[in-house]
Amino acid sequence: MSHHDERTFVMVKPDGVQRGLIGDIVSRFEDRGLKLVGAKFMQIDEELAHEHYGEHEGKPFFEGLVEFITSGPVFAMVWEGADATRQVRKMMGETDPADSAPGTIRGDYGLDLGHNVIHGSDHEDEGANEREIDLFFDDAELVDWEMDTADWVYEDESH
Ligand code: D4T
Repeated sequence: MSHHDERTFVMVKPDGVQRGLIGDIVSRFEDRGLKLVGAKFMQIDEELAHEHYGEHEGKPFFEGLVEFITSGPVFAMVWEGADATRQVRKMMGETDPADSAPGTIRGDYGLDLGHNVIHGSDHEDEGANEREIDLFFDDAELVDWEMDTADWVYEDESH
């Protein structure tokens, strides 16, 4: 592996699942040249919700956030590629869809802060990607594979 091996955690939230956006969102990351190394359709329980959103515990929107994220299935993924964490955040748009540019996922599909369609690890929070991957996936659920198109996505050979 090489500098193209950065991994990030991404999740289509219950609103995105209900609205049938999983396929479109997966396509966007595939089209970008990122490599899918893990994915599962799952229901988040209270305990996992509290762990995942622990940093927001005590804030006024916390209980609503937990209720929302446990309200239906989510589609959890791990994507790999150069600068993956930051690039995925850029593709997602701002936390509030109302501030997100058209062309971003939230800017194309959301209007409301509380239902913002997607989660991706924060690149400004050092190690958040690895922590969240560990929280949602066992090592055995992540697949090492060669993506043949990487030769065309990246100029150099080191992937
Ligand atoms: P997530 O973590 O869901 O990808 O969102 P962000 O990383 O972009 O933003 P965040 O952690 O600051 O917020 C987590 C989650 O809480 C919702 N939220 C946030 C809310 O309902 N009301 C609020 O005032 C804030 C700040 C939206 C995303």
